[in-house]
Amino acid sequence: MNRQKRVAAVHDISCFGRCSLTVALPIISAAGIECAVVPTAVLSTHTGGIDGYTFHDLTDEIMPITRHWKQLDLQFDAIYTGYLGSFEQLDIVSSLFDLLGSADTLKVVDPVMADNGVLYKSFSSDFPMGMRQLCAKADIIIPNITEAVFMLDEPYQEGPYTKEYIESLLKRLSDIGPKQIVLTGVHFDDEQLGAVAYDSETGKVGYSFANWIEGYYHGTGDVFGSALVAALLRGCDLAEATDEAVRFTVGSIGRTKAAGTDIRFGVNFESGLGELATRLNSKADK
Ligand code: PXL
Repeated sequence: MNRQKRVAAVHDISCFGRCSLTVALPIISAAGIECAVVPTAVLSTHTGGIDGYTFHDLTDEIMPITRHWKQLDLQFDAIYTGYLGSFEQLDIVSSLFDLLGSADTLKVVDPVMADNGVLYKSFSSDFPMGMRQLCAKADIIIPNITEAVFMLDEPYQEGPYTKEYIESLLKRLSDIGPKQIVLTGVHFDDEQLGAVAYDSETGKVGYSFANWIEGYYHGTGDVFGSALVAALLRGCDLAEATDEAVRFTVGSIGRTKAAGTDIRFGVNFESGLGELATRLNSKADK
């Protein structure tokens, strides 16, 4: 058996609602990967469509946790960041990359901050430019289209999109600094929705589509990102990992739709963990 991989996942804990750490931890663990966590904030629920949530900022905890781990000389195969609890955390997470990352650490930034043309409630209008700077330090970024255009300081456009538009976004996102981009929410018609993986070194562009399931299901970006990180660490290349993440996310949405669950309560990714583990084990064994 290959050496077990270790990830540090830097996201909030939304206590109810299946997003951020409550999906990253189980998905990465189910893939056989050790998942250490850095909680950026604790909320009673996520902020998407649920009123009255509590919010406890953990900005002051991140550097002490990081320094302790540094003293312990812990090595990480990947650092995977998502929802951050404050503007200051952008710089703090950048220092966390410097302290805990080595040349062999894959730095994956999901610039969680917006969707459907709108910035999430908790972020100020200067957050996207701060996030752009953090993305400059990443090896891979995984924005949706809204996050991509906000970091490029251009207006959001509704889809369907053209190939030229999507590929121009990819090129300009890679100019920010990350070598690889996985852009989600891509569609060229109203039938299929998916993601595109771009490697700026090889110029390779790979699309992964699935039949569009109607409805805005919360937390799917985190399910996608976690499955992507898991697949990459189990040896998939970027295009294969994107395929695996699309398959896992769409399966989770399909089960949730069939069950008629409230779209704010996150998706049933749990029932797909066994299959994900089997698929990633068989790829890793090849
Ligand atoms: O899934 C992204 C996310 C993560 N964490 C919190 C959120 C959101 C999206 O709204 O509110 C707290």
